[in-house]
Amino acid sequence: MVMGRERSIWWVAVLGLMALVSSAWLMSTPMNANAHEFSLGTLKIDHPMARPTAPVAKNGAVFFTISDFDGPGDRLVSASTPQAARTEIHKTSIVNDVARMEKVDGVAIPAGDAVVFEPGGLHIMLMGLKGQLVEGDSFPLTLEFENAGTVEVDVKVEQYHAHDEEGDAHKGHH
Ligand SMILES: [Cu+2]
Repeated sequence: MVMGRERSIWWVAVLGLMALVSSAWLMSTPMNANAHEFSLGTLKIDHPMARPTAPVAKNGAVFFTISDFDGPGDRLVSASTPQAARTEIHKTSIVNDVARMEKVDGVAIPAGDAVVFEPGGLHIMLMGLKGQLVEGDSFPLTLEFENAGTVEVDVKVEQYHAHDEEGDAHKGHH
């Protein structure tokens, strides 16, 4: 009698744990499957983000990774957002030890490969911000590709977890 009761309590505990684990798994699977990733055909745009800006800042920058691992490749030709008066594709490069940005007409996404937009390199430049970029907020950004067409992604405003050269480059350039 005592043994039986202990056993059944044990089983309730085991079943409860299993239910907990499986529900956690069920909940986490769809979230991980679109862990802030957007797709357009075979193109994937992973984790679009922008750093918070100061209240008076006129410009901001968006970073992400675009890949076409299973596709024929494409070309990013433009970006636009209601968050800024003008949006350009920029590339930062070091010339004579000075970081400078220049506008590029497009960025090739090679077949079976990925292109990283990151501080100190490629970025989407937001010029004439319509409002301060506040950590925790997000805003829409439309990306246009030569062949695949357009896709709207959601840009999260958050700290960039890497080196921070781009901020200085922006100050110097604009
Ligand atoms: Cu720029």
